[in-house]
Amino acid sequence: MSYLASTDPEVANLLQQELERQQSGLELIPSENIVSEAVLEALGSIGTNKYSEGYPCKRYYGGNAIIDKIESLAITRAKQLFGCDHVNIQPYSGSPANQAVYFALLNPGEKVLGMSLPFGGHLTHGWKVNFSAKYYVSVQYPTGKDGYLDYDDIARIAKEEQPKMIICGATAYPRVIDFQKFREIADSIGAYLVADIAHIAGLVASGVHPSPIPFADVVTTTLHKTLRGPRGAMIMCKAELAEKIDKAVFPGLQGGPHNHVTAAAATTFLEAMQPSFKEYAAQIVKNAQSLALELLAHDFTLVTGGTDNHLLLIDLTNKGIPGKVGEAVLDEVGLTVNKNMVPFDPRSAFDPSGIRLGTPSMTTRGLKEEEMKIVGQVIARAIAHHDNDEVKKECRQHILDLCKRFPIYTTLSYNK
Ligand code: DSN
Repeated sequence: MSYLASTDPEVANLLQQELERQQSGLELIPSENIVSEAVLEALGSIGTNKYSEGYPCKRYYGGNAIIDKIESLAITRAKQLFGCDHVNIQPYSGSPANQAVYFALLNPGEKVLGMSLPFGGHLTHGWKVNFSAKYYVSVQYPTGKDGYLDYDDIARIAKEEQPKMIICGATAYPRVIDFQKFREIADSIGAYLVADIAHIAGLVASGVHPSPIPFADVVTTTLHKTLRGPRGAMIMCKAELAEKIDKAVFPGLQGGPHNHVTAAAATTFLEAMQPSFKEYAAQIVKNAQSLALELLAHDFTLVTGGTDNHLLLIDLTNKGIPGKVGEAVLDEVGLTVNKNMVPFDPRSAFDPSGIRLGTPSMTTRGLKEEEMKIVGQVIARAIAHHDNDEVKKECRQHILDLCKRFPIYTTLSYNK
């Protein structure tokens, strides 16, 4: 019996239930993924036992000789993978990473320009309830009416508002982001440019999406989305900003780094350097485009009409149901998605018009374009017959069949 099952059967049983949920349904939330067993092992390692405030070879606690090597290895690999000057691998997750960038580059009350959350941005890009708008002055850019970034409009807002920092990057934007254009806008007003590539980091690392590294002063990312690593984050920056960024993370905002996460990050970067990861990243996009075509064939409205990356944003208005009903119906058939606002959404964040879905997890399982057609058909059928239990039962069976054909974690068990 596992140590966990004998010590705490209650938690073991809950983890087993969650494992079975993940095994028997398809995850379509575009910010989620399925880590390898190797990453899982590193994450569950004895790295968690150690305090290591400071940076490699400059620690405030003894006993860090090996942790120094682990953190240095993660940094070396990340620099190689993304081709950047400097990496801080210690942020606990994406929001703290972004917070550290504000802390490093701005004084409280200074102005930041970021993408509006209801148009696909992120809370930390200056949304009104977040620290980024409460401690800084925030101005926000929307998308154009067509759902695409409107660079002329962003340049206009930047010129009018003169922010000290511009943040680009998104959580619900299905198209390529032109980092060079953002650089030009930032340069036109002498602002810092920060790119938050959390969603697309795996695509950037593989060359499937253009990299912001040549253009942005600072690049932040989580590790656990398309990059397929542990829950955590990192900050990449130009050499001249390294000291400011490092000081902002520690001692500015955080205490000891999570060394088990750092170890798992190092393994993630090694995995992402393999040719198979490049194929994986390319397949994520092929799958998203195949799913988009199938959904368009079933008269779904996609924001911008399709996708260049890992995600799709569906406006369900013409289907006669709001996003939260769509989310619930798809959940019933074993497809996990999240309700989401669409550009110019007349509804609220709690009850928006759309759903957001993506292909990183399904692609990790091995599903390809053919299976995307099946998934698209199941989505169409379930949404069209959302109040018909018999149809939903059939849809659920199709998804179970796919999950059996593309299994995950076949040797893992928590309750034995
Ligand atoms: N929660 C993340 C997402 O789902 O996109 C953003 O931080």
